Amino acid sequence: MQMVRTEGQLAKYPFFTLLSFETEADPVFVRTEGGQATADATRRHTGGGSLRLAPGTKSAVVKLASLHSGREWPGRWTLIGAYCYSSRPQVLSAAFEADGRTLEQYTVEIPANQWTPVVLDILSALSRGSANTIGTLRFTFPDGLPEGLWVDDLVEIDNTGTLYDGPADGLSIGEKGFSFTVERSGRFKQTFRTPEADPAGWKIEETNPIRVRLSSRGPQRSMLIYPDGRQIIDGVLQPLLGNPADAAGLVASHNSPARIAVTGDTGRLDRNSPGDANNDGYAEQSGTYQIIAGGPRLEMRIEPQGVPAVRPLLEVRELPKGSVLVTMEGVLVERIVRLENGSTLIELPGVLTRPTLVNVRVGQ
Ligand SMILES: [Ca+2]
Ligand SMILES: [Ca+2]
Repeated sequence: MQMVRTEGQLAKYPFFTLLSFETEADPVFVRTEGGQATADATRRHTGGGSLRLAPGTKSAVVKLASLHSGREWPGRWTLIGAYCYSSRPQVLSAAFEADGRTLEQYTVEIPANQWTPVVLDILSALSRGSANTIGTLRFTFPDGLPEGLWVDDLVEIDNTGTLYDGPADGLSIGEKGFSFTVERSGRFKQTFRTPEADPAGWKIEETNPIRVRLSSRGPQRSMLIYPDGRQIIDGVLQPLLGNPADAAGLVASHNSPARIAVTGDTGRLDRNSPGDANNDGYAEQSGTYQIIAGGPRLEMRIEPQGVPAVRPLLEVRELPKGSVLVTMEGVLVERIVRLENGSTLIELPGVLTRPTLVNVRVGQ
């Protein structure tokens, strides 16, 4: 089953209302099977009324062409659908049909007692059919509605935008319909479907100048993308486009991690982090060495084990609050990010071929 977005999540985007069920004529545009559709002033998403689908209704269909005369199709719009309300959780399927074919279909469950937008990705639908056909929107209730269901505001929405804009040498995320792209300008661009369009779609969990982290409820669960082209899916590193020699180095250093020797009681290597399958302190799930700080000063040596360590990533937990200063062999390290969970993510520059001293210090 696909996810539904909340009203609040969609309210921020520009939209156009095709039907608001404020006039006597509006219900005429909706054809139903199994039950009547009538104007109802007792409940409304906006204005003074909505459309009530009677108990027993099996489907409700809107031919979009009749609402689209004189307007460009699809124009700027990326999503189409309507707000639905039910006094109990209700499963329904929403479909976009054209030329006798179903081009896009989601099965969702709307929660009880709140207006919920049930919308489809127009661009995804049109990519499967002839782009100029103005199709039909169909809502289906498999066993017929046990109680009435209200529909209001048939809308077209434009959710084209930027979800994250990193630094010039970092990643950016753009959204359009129910898909998003993770891109490093001029290097690579990956497109993902969201959980609204695909039960195995990807959700954005973390964005910062060092990486983007995604999760899914599908067969693949976890993905990280780093601006240098490291893409790690469920612990397996698959480099995105880039310099092939560099890509081979990234794979080798992921598969044969360096040894980390933490000095004295300044901290310790964590061999039990959830993303570390073989307890060597390197979490292959995220491509990061896992270190727990003992205080505001941490010192360690990165010791490559016969394989160069390419831009090693350190995830340091339990550092006190404050600004973090990192040096590698006395040279200042620039790529440092504090994560929401308090951990500090550090990307060391370059390719390390011999034991290398790293100092981490928390200041004021
Ligand atoms: Ca209304
Ligand atoms: Ca490991």
